[in-house]
Amino acid sequence: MLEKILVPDIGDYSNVEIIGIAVNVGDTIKPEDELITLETDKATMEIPAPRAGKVAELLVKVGDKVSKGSAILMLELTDAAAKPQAAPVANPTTTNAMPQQVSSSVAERRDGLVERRVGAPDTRENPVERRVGPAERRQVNTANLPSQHNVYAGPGVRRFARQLGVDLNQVSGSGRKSRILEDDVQDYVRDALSNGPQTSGLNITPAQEIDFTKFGAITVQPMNRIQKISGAFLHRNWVTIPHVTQFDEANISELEAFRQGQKDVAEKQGVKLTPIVFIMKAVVAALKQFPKFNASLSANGEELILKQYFHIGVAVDTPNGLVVPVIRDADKKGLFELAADLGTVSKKAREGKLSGADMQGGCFTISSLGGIGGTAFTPIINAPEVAILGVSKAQQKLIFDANLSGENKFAAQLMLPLSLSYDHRVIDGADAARFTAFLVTLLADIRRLLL
Ligand code: CAO
Repeated sequence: MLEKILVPDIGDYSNVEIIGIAVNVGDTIKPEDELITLETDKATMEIPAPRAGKVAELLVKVGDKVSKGSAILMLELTDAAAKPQAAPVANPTTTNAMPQQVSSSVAERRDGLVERRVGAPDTRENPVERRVGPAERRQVNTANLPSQHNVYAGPGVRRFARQLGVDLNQVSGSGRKSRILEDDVQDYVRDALSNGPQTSGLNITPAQEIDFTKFGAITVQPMNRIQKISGAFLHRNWVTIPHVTQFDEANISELEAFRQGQKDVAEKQGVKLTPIVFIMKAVVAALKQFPKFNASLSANGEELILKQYFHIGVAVDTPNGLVVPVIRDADKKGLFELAADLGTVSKKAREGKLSGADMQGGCFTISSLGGIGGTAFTPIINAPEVAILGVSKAQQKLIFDANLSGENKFAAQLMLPLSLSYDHRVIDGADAARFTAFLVTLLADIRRLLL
């Protein structure tokens, strides 16, 4: 039995923006589990589940505006839950870490909402007052901070970030459902300060404000949130990491024949077997062979952190911009399972449903433009990773083969272009050439891949 879950009475507010969605389709939820977070200019409110069930359909997305009675989701009721229940009781500890302190500013409402008011005596805000005095506060220039509307953080943390001039879009949340906590903002500032010298001294001329209407008609299109966030990260990575790109080509004629042979089998299992799945397998094998590629530099640049896990990021092109979801434990998965995972994350990415956690923890990224075209490109490293593999479109080429009998020693082969960008502080050119040569060998002989 399906029930439409509505926004309950939220007092005087209407048209309130959704800043976080805590559930996904298929999630089993209990009464009082947080469903969505709303934010007004004065408070954030968590809307809890009125009853137990399984989320059948989400009817809202982050950024939507809702009022009392707006539909949130369709809930498939379990037998027990189908019976009428009393309204849920608000649970202040669902808000975040430091529950005692938070509860001091939490108003528990009869209708089960958890409401925290900006300016309420939230003791977490007091340290901020001590740390940032009025004089320093005036100097913080927040005018250039991008909109922080769609990040998942309470008003106290938002205020703290604003006072320090921190763009919350850049901060990873360690709280429940990736909510950003005050500690996360502090860690971010600490890292930024310790990494400061890396970016200083660039002395970049600021972009000029140009009135293009002087030259002709224009339309102005605001950059969306994903573009703004990824743009900031790409810029930082491009200017702070010494990039070099190593190019190579893999003969994937055999792999392609095998893939075509398995396509129907894969389709029957509901998955799409594209070359990237084989490339993922080959990359995992190469990361095992060359552990430096499965590493990150420590914040002070003095240690290399070698990872024992193999989580592979895949760049996905979405209508809103580029995102990089991470496929976890790729070393433990077969080709079909990887294909299924890729299908799931790229669908989620295109529907704008990826959570922060879906995009964290990657070891190495693959960026494939192979479905589109091009012969090579120079991908930007997805820090804190130290390398990224760009994949371009495979083409039939005449390749010389001395072992061929007869006069004609050229045969048509399907060649896959690979572009490996690497952080030259961590990886030497010779290592990169060995890494790509290893990939080429694996992709040319898929029997090795299966070993
Ligand atoms: N060479 C030739 N053909 C290729 C290929 C390659 N390297 N890679 C994929 N193809 C083929 C696929 O086999 C498929 O054809 P068939 O249906 O006949 O099998 C077709 O191209 C389309 O593939 P796809 O792009 O839908 O699927 P994928 O698994 O290769 O890629 C994904 C999935 C999510 C990586 C891709 O959809 C995507 O978003 N790519 C863009 C990533 C991007 O923007 N990177 C740039 C970052 S830098 O700005």
